[in-house]
Amino acid sequence: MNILVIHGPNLHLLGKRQPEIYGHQTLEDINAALDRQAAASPHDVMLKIFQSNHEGEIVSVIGGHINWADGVLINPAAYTHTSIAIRDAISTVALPVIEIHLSNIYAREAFRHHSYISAVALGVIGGFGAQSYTLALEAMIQHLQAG
Ligand code: CA2
Repeated sequence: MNILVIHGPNLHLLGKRQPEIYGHQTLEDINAALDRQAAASPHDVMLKIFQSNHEGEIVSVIGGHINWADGVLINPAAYTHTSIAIRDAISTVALPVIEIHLSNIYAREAFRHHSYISAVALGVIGGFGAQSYTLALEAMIQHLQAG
């Protein structure tokens, strides 16, 4: 199973700024944990991992993997709350998508309470820090395995 992982804007700063909100793990730490989890899986799990600060690039990465990916894990970061373009890209590829957040967006400012992505996602996992990603990968593997 081929799983595309997308990290949205500013997530390259993880572990380097605002650790009180986003934790001490870097994006490299999270990616390494996902790679280890994929390698340890009894299923044949291939990951491709991207980070981008650009909305159009994220749209292109999603569309460009329509024939490769069986599922997508995405932390759209601030684009969660603004991007109809990323939502439309997800609807168009019609792949199972899990929306991920490090923080619990509902326990934060009101402008973070609405997600344009959730309605087109298979599910949403947030509030568990870096573990949100590993929980999401496990959920996606089980979903694809069951299907
Ligand atoms: O909790 C999450 O994962 C978010 O998607 C993170 C976004 C935020 O806009 C969403 O509301 C919730 C922000 C990502 C910025 O990441 C940083 C990491 C370190 C330092 C500064 C920003």
